Amino acid sequence: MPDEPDLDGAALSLGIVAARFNEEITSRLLAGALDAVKRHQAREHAVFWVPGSFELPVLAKHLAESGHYDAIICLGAVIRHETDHYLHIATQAAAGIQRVALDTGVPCLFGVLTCDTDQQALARSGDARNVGSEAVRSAIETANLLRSLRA
Ligand code: INI
Repeated sequence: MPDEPDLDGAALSLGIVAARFNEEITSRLLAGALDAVKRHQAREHAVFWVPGSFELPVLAKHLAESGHYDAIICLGAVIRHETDHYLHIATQAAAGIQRVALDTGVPCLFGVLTCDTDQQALARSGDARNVGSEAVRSAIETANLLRSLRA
């Protein structure tokens, strides 16, 4: 049986970076994230906005290197349009966010939707399912695990 996840945020400072592109979706992801921050009683949190998902990694890197945050939650919505532009954004956002996590040792969570349609994005950013709140829970679990292993 796997361990029960430690979702107590009381010791943690969380950085949240949200992309303004597709803001009608990312504001829903942010609402879900902030709800989870409150429910799991994170010690503190701060929210930063960037223009689009492509810019999430550079902000995540800055926050991770500041030494102030136990985890960084990146929120974005990449939705397919006529060209393959979205593919480059989604691929680079994912790779960049993971690279920051591996380079700094600060967990950087991928709360970025990559969808074919607006309907799919709405379904993953609502009350029934919200990738923003899922990312915060994963951030808390991972940061707590790292803290316990370092102690
Ligand atoms: N940014 C997104 O967050 N989602 C998208 O779907 C998107 N599309 O499709 O273009 C998008 N583009 C903007 C991009 O993230 C950068 O802000 C822009 O390219 C400037 O670097």
